[in-house]
Amino acid sequence: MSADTFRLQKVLETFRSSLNENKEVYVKYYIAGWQELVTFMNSLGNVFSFISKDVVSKIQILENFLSGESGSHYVTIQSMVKYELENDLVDLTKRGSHPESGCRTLLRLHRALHWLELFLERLRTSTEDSKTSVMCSDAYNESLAQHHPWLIRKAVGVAFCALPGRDTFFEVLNAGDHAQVVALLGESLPLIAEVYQITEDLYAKNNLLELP
Ligand code: 1PX
Repeated sequence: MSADTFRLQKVLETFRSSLNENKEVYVKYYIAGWQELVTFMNSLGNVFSFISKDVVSKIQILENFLSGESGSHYVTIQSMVKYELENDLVDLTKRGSHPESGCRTLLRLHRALHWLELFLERLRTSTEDSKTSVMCSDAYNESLAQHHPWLIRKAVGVAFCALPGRDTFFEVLNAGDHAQVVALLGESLPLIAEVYQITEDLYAKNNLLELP
C-alpha cells in the first residue's frame, strides 16, 4: 500500500476522530486533517505552495493556542468560541488588538472545508470527460472565491491549471481503482459535511461568519 492511500484514509480517519459523542469538534484532529491535506497538496507540485503555506500558518496559530497556557480552552471548537468570546479575544468587526484569534483563523479553514466538500463531491460523481481544473474552480467559485480578493482569485486560477487530469488525480489518491476511490469518497463526504455543518451552525449562532 502506498503512502498516498494512507493519506486519503488518514484524512477520513482524522475527521472522524474530530467529532465526539456530543457533536463537539476537537481542534487537534481538525488541524491534523488539514495537515494531511497539506501533505497531499505539496505532492502535487510547487505551484500549490502559496496555498499550503497559508494553511500551514493557520494550523500553526491554532497549534500554538492548543499548546499554550490557555490550551485547555482550545480543546474543542465549541470551547474555543466560548472562551474567546467571553474574554473579548476576538476582533468582531475590524482587525484590531486580536488579529489572529482562534475564531477568525479557524473560520478561514472552515470556509476552505466547504470548498473541499464541494470539490470531492464533484470528483465522486464525475465522468471520464470531467476535468479536475473545472471541478476545482467551480467548487471554488461557489465557496471560497467570495471571500478572496481579485489577486488571490487570479493566482488560484493559475494553480488550478496545473492540476493533473482526472485519471492521474485518481491515481495519486491511490486508493485503488476508480470504483474504490469513489466508494471511499462516498464514505468520507458525509463526515466532512457533518463537521462543516456543526461548525457553520456554531459560528452562525454566535454571529461569527464574517470575522475580519
Ligand atoms: C483528497 C484531496 C483533495 C485535495 C486537497 C487539497 C487541499 C486544499 C486546501 C486548500 C485550503 C485553502 C485555505 C485557504 C484559507 C484562506 O482562505 N486564506 C486566505 C485568507 O486568509 P487571511 O488570513 O488573509 O484572512 C488567504 O488570503 C489565502 C491565500 C491562499 C489562497 C488559497 C486558495 C484556496 C484554493 C483552494 C484550492 C486548492 C487546490 C488544491 C488542489 C487539489
